[in-house]
Amino acid sequence: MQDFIQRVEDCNPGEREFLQAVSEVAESVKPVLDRNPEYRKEKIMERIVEPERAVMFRVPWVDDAGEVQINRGYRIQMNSSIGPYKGGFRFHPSVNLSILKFLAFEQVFKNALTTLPMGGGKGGSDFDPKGRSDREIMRFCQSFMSEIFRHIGPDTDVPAGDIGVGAREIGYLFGMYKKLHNEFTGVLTGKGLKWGGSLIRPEATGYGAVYFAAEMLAARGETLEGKVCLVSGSGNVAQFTTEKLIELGATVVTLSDSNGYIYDEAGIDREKLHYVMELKNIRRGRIKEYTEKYPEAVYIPLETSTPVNPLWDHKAQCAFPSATQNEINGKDAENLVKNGVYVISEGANMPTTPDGVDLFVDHKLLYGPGKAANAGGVSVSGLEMTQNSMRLSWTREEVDNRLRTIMKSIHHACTDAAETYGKPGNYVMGANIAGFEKVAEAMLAQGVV
Ligand code: NDP
Ligand code: 2IT
Repeated sequence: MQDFIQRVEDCNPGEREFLQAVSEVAESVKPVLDRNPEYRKEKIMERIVEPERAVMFRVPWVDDAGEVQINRGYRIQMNSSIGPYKGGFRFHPSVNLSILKFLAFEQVFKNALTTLPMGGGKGGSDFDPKGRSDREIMRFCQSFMSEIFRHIGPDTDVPAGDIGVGAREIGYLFGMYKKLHNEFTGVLTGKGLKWGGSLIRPEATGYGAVYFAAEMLAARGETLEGKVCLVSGSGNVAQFTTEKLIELGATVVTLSDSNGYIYDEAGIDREKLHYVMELKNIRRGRIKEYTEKYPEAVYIPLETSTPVNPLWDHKAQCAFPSATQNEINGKDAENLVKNGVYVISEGANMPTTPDGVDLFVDHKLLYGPGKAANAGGVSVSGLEMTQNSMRLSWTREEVDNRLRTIMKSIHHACTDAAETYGKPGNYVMGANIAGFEKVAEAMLAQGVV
């Protein structure tokens, strides 16, 4: 295994996040490879870490001042053994090959866990939407689509949103795809309700992360009612995580953005959440403004130079990291444990560093890793694809019930795999093994391709 990791490192120099994601999965599936010599013989691991295709392209566009801007676009088509490539687009200045490859790699196993037929992919750009006008966003999205349209399609690759890509961007991207292809198809998910979108898709990742936490607690005969929760981020996932937690009687005391976080000891209630949604989704403001409206809360700016994130250093029982990768490091994880947090459900992708993950697992916390806990979003994307194919729309209740059933089934698959391999309660091993086995079996059946 050490040799394998070394080879991945040599082939993908400097791709820190990709290597981090691969190392965790490789470690988890070691016992599976030992039990199934065929997986080694057919080089499943060696094949699974190599994207089937990676596209990188120039995205030129003109800003409001008439100046030419150039960004870089990407699509990583990681694995299509169980269905068309599926996964979001991320628009953020930090985007690079390593980050998108880690996200595409995680997506392969996540999508396998959903029970729906979807392969794994991810894409995006280093474009920074912050401070850009709607017209600039539109021109960027159109330029991005004018290249990527030839690589995607409803039975080939179905992108969706991620950081920096929400309903507005999906609209502009869809419009351009439709124009270029002269076809109205379900090529993207997260579409508007009036033009092919699914009810509950905006809510799905956040709701799903809460349903997953509820499942982990239920296995111990507990519920979320009365629990104090730390939520990071204030975007799509954080907002609907908070909404569902409020509905289930929990108290959310934090929200953040990349500049800082707010701590509201009394709890963020429905009215305050409504304010946050308007602030973030319409005015596109900063979370700091929360304390102007609700002075009982405090705002703490985030110093990027400090080794800990103080958001994770408050008394609570549950944590829902919902911002970005590696936002909880080993020291933050220690702080969480010290403060009594024993439920962690990851809305974000890979938000915990490996030493943090080890600490959660060693302390036998109820720790739901991203590829299981945040699979609700892509699951409802899969349901959007189904509805598009059938040319009909399900009700809110229908989609929400299906989402709950899927989250339950993911929970069951994780606990089952963990028990089979002698690690009961280890959701990291459970998720990695259950996702891996499904993909590996499909790859075996389809030969060396
Ligand atoms: P949004 O763009 O809606 O919100 C992202 C939030 O995270 C913002 O509050 C943003 O703050 C903050 N954030 C982003 N990057 C950083 C950073 N480097 N440091 C600190 N804060 C940061 O994205 P989503 O809510 O959709 O995504 C959040 C996470 O959930 C991501 O990890 C994503 O991969 C994951 N995810 C999303 C799914 C979805 O359906 N949308 C599905 C599954 C997982 P700021 O505004 O300052 O940038
Ligand atoms: O990380 C993810 O699962 C997403 N950003 C959602 C992907 C999707 O296709 O809905």
